[in-house]
Amino acid sequence: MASRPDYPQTQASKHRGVALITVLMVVAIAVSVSTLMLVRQQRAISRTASLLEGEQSLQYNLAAEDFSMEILAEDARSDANSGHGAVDSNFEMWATQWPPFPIDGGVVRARITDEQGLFNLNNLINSNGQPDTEEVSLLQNILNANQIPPGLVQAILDWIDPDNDPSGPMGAESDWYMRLEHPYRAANTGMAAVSELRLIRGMTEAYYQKLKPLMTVLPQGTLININTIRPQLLAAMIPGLSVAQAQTLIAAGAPNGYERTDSFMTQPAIAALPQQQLDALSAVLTVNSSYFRVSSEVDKDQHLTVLRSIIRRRSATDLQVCYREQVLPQLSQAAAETGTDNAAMLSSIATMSNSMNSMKENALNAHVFSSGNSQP
Ligand SMILES: [Ca+2]
Ligand SMILES: [Ca+2]
Repeated sequence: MASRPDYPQTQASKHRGVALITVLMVVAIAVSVSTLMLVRQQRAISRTASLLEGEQSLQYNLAAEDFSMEILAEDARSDANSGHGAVDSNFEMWATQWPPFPIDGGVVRARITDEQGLFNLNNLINSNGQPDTEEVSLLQNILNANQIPPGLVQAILDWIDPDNDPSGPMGAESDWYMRLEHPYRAANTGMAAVSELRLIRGMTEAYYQKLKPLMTVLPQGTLININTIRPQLLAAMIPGLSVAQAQTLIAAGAPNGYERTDSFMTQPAIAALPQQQLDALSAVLTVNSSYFRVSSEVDKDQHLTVLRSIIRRRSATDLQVCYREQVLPQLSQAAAETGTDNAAMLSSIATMSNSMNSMKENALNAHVFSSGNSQP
């Protein structure tokens, strides 16, 4: 059997092989570069689309905020014409839950609630930088009712008061916080967000979750509106009063809400209280409000944007947004996927990060943290 002749490689065929490999390499590099460019372009397009969607949703949020301010203005006009003075209650139109408003690709939901139905932590320190006795004793009642050590009041006062002297054995000023593993200073000024409570000595997550639904922080001292007070807060303010009794008392203001605080103070359950308690109570109550919260949600193309605004209303023609906080869409979406606990946590993180912005915004606001304890 004849064997195949062994042809030695010539110089020319070697060169052809090298040239082929070079061409293949150039093609491969060109393909990778264009693939990379395509991926980057797609990312840029999707980023731009998501920014545009976010911006569009925010515009819907702002429209809901604007509409809510118009409703509050209308309420002020109708109060002015009522003949009984300004009254704000949950029986009024502004307090009703509106049906979701359909938009292209989703819905807008919005709700107005009265911030003066909550305990304003910035009431604790008066305009002279001193603790307000009535407010401090109210907060102590609230802590007691929630099985929270009343000594926590000292650290809360120190956090807000301008000095650096601890107000008691459970107080804490900057030197206490500066000794922590991750040190920081006491604010020594009015709070910008309820979540600041988490930074205060003695506060635990369990205590914070109990207090959060009852508390607010407003840029000036405010009274509590007896028509919109949260039943849990009223029950906590008056030792021995149950939440059910508090609900009955608030409902007794129907159909228009209490028009005067006297009408509330003469309710049998209240009139029976010791005089000292009556005095303390009547000093902090009112029947109308200047601060409202607008919570709007835009649920569009599987993205949720949440905007919370605090509106100050001085009259039908003088309404101002004094705080605005947006919960980022990706946080809301992640929250929806990971459940309620994480949703609350993510929302708090967003609140914390936004409180810095809000503080900056507030610093520019001439009316902020005057800390006076008079009704605006
Ligand atoms: Ca009203
Ligand atoms: Ca202080």
